[in-house]
Amino acid sequence: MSQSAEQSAARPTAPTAPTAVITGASSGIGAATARRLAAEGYRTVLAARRAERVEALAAELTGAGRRAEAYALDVTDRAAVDAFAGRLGPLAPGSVLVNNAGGALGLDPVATGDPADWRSMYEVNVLGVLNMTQALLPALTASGDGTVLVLSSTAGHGTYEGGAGYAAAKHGAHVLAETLRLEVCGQPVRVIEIAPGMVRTEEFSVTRFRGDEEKAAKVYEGVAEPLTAEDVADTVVWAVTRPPHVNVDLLVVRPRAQASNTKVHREG
Ligand code: 8X3
Repeated sequence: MSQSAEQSAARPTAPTAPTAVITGASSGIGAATARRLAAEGYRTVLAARRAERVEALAAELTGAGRRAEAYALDVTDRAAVDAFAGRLGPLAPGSVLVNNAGGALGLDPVATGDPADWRSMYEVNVLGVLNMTQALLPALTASGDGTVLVLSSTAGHGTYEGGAGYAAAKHGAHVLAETLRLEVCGQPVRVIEIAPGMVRTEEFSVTRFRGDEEKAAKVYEGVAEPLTAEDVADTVVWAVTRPPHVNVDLLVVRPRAQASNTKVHREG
C-alpha cells in the first residue's frame, strides 16, 4: 500500500448524514430534541453526565438505518470536552451542535443568594456552551455548513425576582451567541439562539428546588398549558432545517399563558 493510500485508510471519512451533537440529552428538551433530529435523519450524538440514560436513548434511536451514539460528558470539564470532540471525527455538511445542557439552582434574592449556586450556573450555562462551541467549531466550519445552536432562556432577555443568578448566566449565554454570530460572519456557520419561557419538564424545576417536588410543582400551578420539551424540540428542528443561508438569529417561545417573565395567567 502506498503511503498516501495508507494515510487515507487511516483518516476517518466524514459520514454522509449530518451529525447532531446534543448536550444534556439525558432528559427533557435535550432528549426530545434528539428524538426529533433522529427522526429527521441526523446521526445523533447524545452527551450528558448520566451515561446510562444516554445509552438507553441511543439504543432507542439506533436502527432502521439510524445511528445514535452516547457519551458520558460533563460540559464544564474542558479536558473531557476536548477528548469528546477528538473522537467525533469530521462532520458532514448540515451538522449541528445543540447546546442544551444548563439549568437553574435556587430562587433566592440577590441579598441572600449563594455565590456557589451562581458559580455553578455560570459554569454550566455559559462555560459549558463555550467549551462545546470552541471544541466543535473547527469541524462545523470545515463541514462547509455548520450550525451552533444555543438553547438560552427568556431569562437571558429579562429577569424576575429571585432569578438573578440564573438570568445573569442565561444573559451570558445570549451574549455568547450574539457575539459568535458577529465573529463567524462570512464563514459557513450559523448561530441560532432559542429562548424558551415556561417549559414543564420532569427535571428543570425539581433541580432548581433541590428535589422539593412541591415547590417545583407550584411554578406551574394553574397554568393551563406550559410548554413541553416536545414544543421546544419542534422549534429546534424547524430552525436547523431551514436552508443553510437562512439564520434564525433568535427565537423566543413561551406558552400562551405567559406574556412575559413576570406575567403568567393562572386559573383557579
Ligand atoms: C426557564 C425559564 O422562567 O424559569 O429557562 O427562568 S424561567
